[in-house]
Amino acid sequence: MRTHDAGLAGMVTAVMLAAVVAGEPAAMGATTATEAQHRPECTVPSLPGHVVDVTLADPGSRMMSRSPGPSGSPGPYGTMSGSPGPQDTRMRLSVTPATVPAGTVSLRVANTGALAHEVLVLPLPSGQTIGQREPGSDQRIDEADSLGEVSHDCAAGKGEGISPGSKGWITLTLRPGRYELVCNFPDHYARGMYAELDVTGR
Ligand SMILES: [Cu+2]
Repeated sequence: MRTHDAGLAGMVTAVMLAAVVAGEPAAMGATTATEAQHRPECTVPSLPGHVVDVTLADPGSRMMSRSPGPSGSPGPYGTMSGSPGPQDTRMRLSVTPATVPAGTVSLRVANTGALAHEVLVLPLPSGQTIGQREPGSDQRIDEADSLGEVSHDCAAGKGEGISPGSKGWITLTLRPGRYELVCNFPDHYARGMYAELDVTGR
């Protein structure tokens, strides 16, 4: 009897498994498997005000051009050819457009690099140019006067950093003036992750 029961139980289990597997392609199972292997593109919602595209790039960015998605440009370094060499550790933060009217401004940030990054918005004092801030012993600059931070994977505002291939965004109210957008992960500012955003009077 034990042998028979075990056999029956095994058959029942096998039938149940078959049913589950057969039902998966149209159900959640297939979606989950796809997500595990290839994270879907982050879709940025429609953002209010003047939208500024911020692109984050690092030496690993050329690796990200393996699958030119339908959602646009791979970024300034996405199609970089040639061999910059192993000593090339430059990183880039680019802003388009670099000038917007005062008021509601949304930053739409895309990380095309191979490392996590973030974007902070710092006022740029008159007489100072971008890239002049002195990193401290932690290789980070003073961010105490930051007006906003974009560092959340596929979401608005602050998080743990924007993962490679992901995006983030924020909406701010900016007065006329000059601003420096930076990535303040250790050493990223010194490697070139800063750009100017100018806000003009209306
Ligand atoms: Cu960075």
